[in-house]
Amino acid sequence: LQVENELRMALERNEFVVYYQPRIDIETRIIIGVEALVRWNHPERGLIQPNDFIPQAEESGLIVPIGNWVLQTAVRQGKKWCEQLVPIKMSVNLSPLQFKQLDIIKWVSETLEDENFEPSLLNLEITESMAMNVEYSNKVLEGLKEIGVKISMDDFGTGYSSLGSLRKMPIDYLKIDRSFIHNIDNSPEDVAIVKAIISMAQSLQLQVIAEGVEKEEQLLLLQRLQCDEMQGYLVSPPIPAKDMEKMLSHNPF
Ligand code: G
Ligand code: G
Ligand code: MN
Ligand code: NA
Repeated sequence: LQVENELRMALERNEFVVYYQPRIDIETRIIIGVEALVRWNHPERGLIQPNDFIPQAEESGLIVPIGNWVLQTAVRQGKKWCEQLVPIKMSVNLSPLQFKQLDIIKWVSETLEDENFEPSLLNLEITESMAMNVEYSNKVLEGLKEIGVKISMDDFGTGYSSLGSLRKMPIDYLKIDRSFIHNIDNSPEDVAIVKAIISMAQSLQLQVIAEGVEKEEQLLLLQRLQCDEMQGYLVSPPIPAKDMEKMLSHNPF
């Protein structure tokens, strides 16, 4: 209950900040997008990472207004970068509770209109567990597709969804979880898994993003496997908007 009140006050006091991590096209090494990741800038405790408050926000329902704020902030920022620099894709994470809100489609569409942001540049990230109720999730995903938004399956490989179940879902991007990437330069088994995921994704016409790329050797391997995009510390951790802006003006990295 205390955390709940603190989160509520944090929203009122505007203590949340959005960091951005670049998405790199593996072939050209150009930054073609960013992922928005929220942090809590606590007046006493400093910068708090999402893993330390998102679960409580989810439990208390406050993830809905927090997530709405993140989407609005990210889209507004994305619009600015598109105007001042280059067209940039903006990825935003959706939480399970946000995804269950029946007005999610209307609300995403209104935010895009208010901020005058190109819908196809917005990528909403969901996780496998959110798509367990196929009938409901496909209805929401179809609705989001109708307004032009792209959908990414985040943390792929960590949940229960089979590659077969992906076939039935209207998604555009597959993000390979970083647990499959972090040892890929030393593990033939991990190479085989990633290779299989990429080949499957290609046959389903999904774009593939590798997460957690930390080494040049990993990037070269992923390039050979024809992975489309990457994110990871090799290029940059999530950083404040001002720093991201500098990176974008020195594209490619
Ligand atoms: O930024 P970091 O890598 O520490 O993020 C940790 C986790 O928090 C990730 O799983 C990420 O998806 C989640 N997360 C970060 N920002 C948001 C957000 O705005 N909304 C939701 N629902 N989850 C987020
Ligand atoms: O679950 P999701 O993919 O939304 O969360 C992204 C999380 O992954 C963030 O917490 C971000 O800080 C973290 N992350 C991003 N790149 C790397 C990386 O190269 N290595 C590791 N260990 N974590 C990363
Ligand atoms: Mn994500
Ligand atoms: Na992820």
